[in-house]
Amino acid sequence: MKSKILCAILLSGTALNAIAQTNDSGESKTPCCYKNSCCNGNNQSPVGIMTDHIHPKGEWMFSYTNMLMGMSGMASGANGVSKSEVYNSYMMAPGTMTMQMHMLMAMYGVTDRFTMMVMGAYQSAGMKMTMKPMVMQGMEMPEQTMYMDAGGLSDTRVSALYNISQKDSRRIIASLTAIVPTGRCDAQGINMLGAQQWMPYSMQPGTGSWGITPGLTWAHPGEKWGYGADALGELRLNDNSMGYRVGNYYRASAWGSYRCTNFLNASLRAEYANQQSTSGVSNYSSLRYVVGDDPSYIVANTGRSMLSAYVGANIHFQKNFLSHFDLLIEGGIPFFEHVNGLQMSNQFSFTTTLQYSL
Ligand SMILES: [Cu+2]
Repeated sequence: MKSKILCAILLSGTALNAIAQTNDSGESKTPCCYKNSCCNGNNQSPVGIMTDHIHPKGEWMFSYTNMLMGMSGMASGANGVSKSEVYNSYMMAPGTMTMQMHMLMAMYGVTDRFTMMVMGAYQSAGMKMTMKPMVMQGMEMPEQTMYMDAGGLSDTRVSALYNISQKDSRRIIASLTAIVPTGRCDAQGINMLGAQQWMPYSMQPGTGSWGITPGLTWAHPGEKWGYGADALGELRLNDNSMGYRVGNYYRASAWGSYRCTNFLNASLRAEYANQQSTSGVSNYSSLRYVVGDDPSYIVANTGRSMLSAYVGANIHFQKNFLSHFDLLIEGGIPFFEHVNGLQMSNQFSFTTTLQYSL
């Protein structure tokens, strides 16, 4: 009975939408929501899900996304590790790290079911670390703070998205993304050896490897309540020019959303992510001088799995010209994390997207 009522509400909503969007000549005024293919913020999934919608034939969408990630403290497995414990094995102890990504994306509806997407990105990362206090030739050297920075173009993603669902009330989108290694994996900066040194694995803006990402996204945007789930895998295909390969990445997530007002959709999302460890070793010539002293230069200290919770909001502007714009935000914290070896702990991520549909 409940499902019948839900269906009736959904169907009447779809019918009202169709009436509202059709002018006298029968053409769609705002093709964005035609056949539920898209995609104003009200109809979209949380912003962390990039492959959740397609566009009707001939429609463009452009977006800018800013993603900020913060890390602090060290962990071994699922447990926190103090700085003095790090000093027992290493000379350097990473303290905090922030990573920022700027992403530009374009989408185009090739047919009503098939959409192409291109995304380029710029990444910057900064790490604050400390050097163990020491006694050298009878002189006491106090603990010193050091900063490492690395930035540059990141990898480019080209995606094909196809809606395999025949129903207007939901989308089931199969996606295939090619990862083009446009990002640097040879970014340099200052480390304990001096200037112009190769920056550690986790700070490199690109992977340097070709990759492929199959994904499946199921989204059911309702009039009030919406829900969905997705799964994807980023598979790296070759070693990069530095002689190593970033591990594969797997993710699955599920979400629910609620339309609070006609311009605001709030969402909750849970995500499981698994980053496999890096294989091979960087051929950076001075690596042997830092590898025993700095845990961020050791391949065994890469890869982790994480369970995270996210809160999001999709804001769809209503008035005239502004109705082409959406503002999507989502913030998340990991509530369980298991790292390989000794690594920094993730603390938060925050994503903001401004999108424009033509
Ligand atoms: Cu879009």
